[in-house]
Amino acid sequence: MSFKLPKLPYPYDALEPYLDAQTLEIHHSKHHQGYVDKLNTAAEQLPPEWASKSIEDLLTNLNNLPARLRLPVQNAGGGHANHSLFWTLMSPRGGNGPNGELADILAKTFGSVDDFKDRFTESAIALFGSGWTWLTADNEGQLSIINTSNQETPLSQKQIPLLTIDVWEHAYYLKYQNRRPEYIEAFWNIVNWQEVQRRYGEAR
Ligand code: MN3
Repeated sequence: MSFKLPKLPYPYDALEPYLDAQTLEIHHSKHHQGYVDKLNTAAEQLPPEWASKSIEDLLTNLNNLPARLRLPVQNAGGGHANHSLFWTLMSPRGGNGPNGELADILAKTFGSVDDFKDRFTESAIALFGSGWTWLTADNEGQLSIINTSNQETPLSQKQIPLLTIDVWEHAYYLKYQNRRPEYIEAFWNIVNWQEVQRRYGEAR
């Protein structure tokens, strides 16, 4: 069992000027790689019956893992899963959307698409310390905005992630320093709504 750093679906400078190349390169090649390395160290110590499990299987079954490996898998495995997803939810051709069924359900749930973006933005600004803000669906298709701390993932709460933003300082500090709201505002220009819509369709 060995986990690998996924290749980014675009070059490091592709999300400029909203997300700068240096931040993206360090975030992917150092931070994410670090989670992969620590996850592999933990995975080597798992009992053989876990050997062929996916990262999602591990994260949705944390309580069944040997006690001493739960926190390492939650931190490093969550870091690997969260970042792997995050990269796919941004695109140099992003920002256009949402459309269709997802736009309808967002408006129905939150009032309007703009109200959804405001609520998501407020939630990400309000998150204390390091963590992630998410749009999730439950298994009945009900949408929620939730925050998780550190590298915790909604998968552990039986929620299906549709959209997320990393609000750890390492995600934005080089360009935005302490100005997290500016980073979140810029993020809306690179959201890969096609992928969010695909995930919503799959969740239903
Ligand atoms: Mn990160």
